[in-house]
Amino acid sequence: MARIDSHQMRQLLNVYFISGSSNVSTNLPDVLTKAIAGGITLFQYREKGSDALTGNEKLALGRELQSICKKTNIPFIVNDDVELALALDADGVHVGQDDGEVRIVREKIGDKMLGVSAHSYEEAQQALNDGADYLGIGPVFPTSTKNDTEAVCGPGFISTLREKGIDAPIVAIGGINIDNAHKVAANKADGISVISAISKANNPALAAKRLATVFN
Ligand code: 3NM
Repeated sequence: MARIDSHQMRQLLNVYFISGSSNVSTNLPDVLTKAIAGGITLFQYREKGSDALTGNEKLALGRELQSICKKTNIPFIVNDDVELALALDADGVHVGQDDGEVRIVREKIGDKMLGVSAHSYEEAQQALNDGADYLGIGPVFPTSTKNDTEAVCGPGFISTLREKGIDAPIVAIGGINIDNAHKVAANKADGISVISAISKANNPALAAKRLATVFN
């Protein structure tokens, strides 16, 4: 297998749903099934927070979510936990700036997809040099889902990165919903990543379907 090409990566980023068990008020496998029915293009398993699952429970839920993704050909990405990604043979890993050297993660995962969160031109360039397939840029809007984010950068920061020559696949994150997602598209991102806009929606399928119109 070879590294994913950037054209395919851009398409997968269009509607990127991220969730762990604590982001839903019901049942994550059920929410994921509905989100896929609505048209998400990529899923990230992000088990975080004080009540996050660990050990065998985390592994078991990961396996269940991955099998839902496999049935529908939606790639399955694991947040931070490289060992879990390898144990499950996930399609990829997403890491932040504090999750270890990107270069070392790339060595461990071979050709799997690798996403890296970046908050400046320098971090973006470094991540790409070290083997990232895509960049996560945020928070583009205020979010209450993650409380240790960097300062809000605004969607215009993505245009700034483009002007500085960053041509790689970019997904925006942080406080994105159906009312502001068009601002992300207008600033030359390849897609939107959301937690609460889908995980907390009364109708996750409809929420995903509406978000999917933004990049079509
Ligand atoms: N990372 P919501 S913001 C997981 O800025 C995450 O890197 C961010 O959740 C970053 O879509 C964020 O509910 C939370 O705002 C996104």
